[in-house]
Amino acid sequence: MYFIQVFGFVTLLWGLFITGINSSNSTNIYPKPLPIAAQSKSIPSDYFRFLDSYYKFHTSSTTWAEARRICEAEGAYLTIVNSEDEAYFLVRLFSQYPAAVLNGITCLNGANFVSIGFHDIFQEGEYVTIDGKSIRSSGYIHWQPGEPNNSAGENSSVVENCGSFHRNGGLNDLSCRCRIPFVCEIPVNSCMQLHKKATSDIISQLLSKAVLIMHFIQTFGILLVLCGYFITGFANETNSTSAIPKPLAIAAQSNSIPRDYVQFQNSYYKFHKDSQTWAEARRSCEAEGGHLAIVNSIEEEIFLIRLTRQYPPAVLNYVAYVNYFYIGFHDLFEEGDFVTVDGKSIRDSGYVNWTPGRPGFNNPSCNCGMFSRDGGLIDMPCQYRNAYICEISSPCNQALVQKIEAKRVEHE
Ligand SMILES: [Ca+2]
Ligand SMILES: [Ca+2]
Ligand SMILES: [Ca+2]
Ligand SMILES: [Ca+2]
Repeated sequence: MYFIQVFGFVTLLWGLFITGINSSNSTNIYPKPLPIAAQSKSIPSDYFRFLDSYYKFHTSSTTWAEARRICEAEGAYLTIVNSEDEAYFLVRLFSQYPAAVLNGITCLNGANFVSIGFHDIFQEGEYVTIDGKSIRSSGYIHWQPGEPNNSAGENSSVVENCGSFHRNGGLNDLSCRCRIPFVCEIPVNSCMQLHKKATSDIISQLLSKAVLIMHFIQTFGILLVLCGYFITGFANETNSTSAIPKPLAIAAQSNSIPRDYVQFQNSYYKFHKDSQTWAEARRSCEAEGGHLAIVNSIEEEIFLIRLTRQYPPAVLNYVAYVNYFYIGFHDLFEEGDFVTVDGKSIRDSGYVNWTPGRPGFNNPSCNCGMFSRDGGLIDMPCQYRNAYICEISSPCNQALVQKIEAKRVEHE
């Protein structure tokens, strides 16, 4: 009985949803949503609850990068659509905001879109959510017809790398310079468990690994030439600080952690000697169930210095920089706005120790984050192939949860 009830309800929802997508004047078929007042005192009062999240529709248009910052300042993130139900709710929410109440839109047809939390800024055509995971694991991928097209029009040279959501419920890529409204989301439990695990993930991960290996083999010859300068340029710089003891490589205990990861506090780490571009390294960490390492404390910095000591320049072949390793931060969204790979400002990571002269160094192409062998952060070009460090952290990091809660209280 229960199954029939649920199934009937889902079918009804889905039917409405499909009708919405295929219909051009669909807004009138949706009942108005009931704005449920936020119950928790830590949630800003203009957020509305639906299932496991709170949402705020911002009618003042901004660029995607600005929208990301504004959501973050509210203790939220740019909405990630995780289900048909959530998309249906967003369609209803959007229907309350006709074009006439939206301000400052700069792009053609912009009144039909809101910015949400996905993009392909790291690598063209590789869509990831704002927290740095493949959009395939989000639970909802329904593109608008003809999208994504990475193009603002036949005669336009403008590329489209920022994620948006149409009034009808479909996803679209838009220019990151478009100023449109946006929707912020705060999950109820603030534990950032945003993603559904699907069995197809495993297959796609295996496929992406195979592609990476092929790609590596193809480009190997070019690398030798490109990186020759850097190998000779940096190989002699190393000056081992033997005062720092070797780390204790504690074998991973949990079944879900790959064996070659070593534990420190609440995270597991792997130093990858295989050199990759920053975007490839990011994907490779994700395929192992982790992310490019995010340094959250001095203690973690010291641990990482110890870890990298186990990989002296002599064992790093064909990398551009033997003393710097890709980790999880960048300013690819907007020049000078450094964010961690999980989509939050680096200021909130708990550790912002730049190496001397950084960030910037008068070079706007230094957009990807590296960790120095001697400790500290450095921004470097993204396209060189380097060693990198992956981290698998607890999905419910208590320190992070407390930080988010503190920010919400501050916002009130
Ligand atoms: Ca969501
Ligand atoms: Ca694109
Ligand atoms: Ca598009
Ligand atoms: Ca960390």
